[in-house]
Amino acid sequence: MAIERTFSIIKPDATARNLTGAVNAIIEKAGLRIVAQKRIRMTRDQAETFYAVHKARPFFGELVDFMISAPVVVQVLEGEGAIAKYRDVMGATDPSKAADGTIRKLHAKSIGENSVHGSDASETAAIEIAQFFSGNEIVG
Ligand code: FUP
Repeated sequence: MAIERTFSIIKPDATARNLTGAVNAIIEKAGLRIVAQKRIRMTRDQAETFYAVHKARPFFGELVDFMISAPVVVQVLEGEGAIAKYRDVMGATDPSKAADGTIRKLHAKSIGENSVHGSDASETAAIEIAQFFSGNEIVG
């Protein structure tokens, strides 16, 4: 399988509970390499752009408010089949449906405050990485 890069966010509910290291330990144990990482406070504009695909959904306003409520850690993860692998490591969007051992099963609070984001396809991964990182910030 090809080496891929995917985009990850450790969300406000996780940074607020000091779980950045706990999440990173799961990521690294799964064989994914953190090749870029920074802690930022997302602006409303950034969050609205990032989740534009969900603009018409009833939860959009709450989702944006949540994403700007506390710092997040944005990351680029690299590895074999990284996009699908990270989706497996994260678990289902709703933590009550997430498999044992996944980040969301272990740490997420609810379907909205679900601790992590991971890109769902190679096209979105490229767009999401480019929204938050310039090429020289990613060191593989
Ligand atoms: P995922 O790809 O697992 O992050 O899930 P989605 O792209 O479907 O949803 C993106 C984010 O929207 C979720 F992480 C949380 C939020 N969301 C809700 O708050 N309620 C929902 O019913 C679905 C998603």
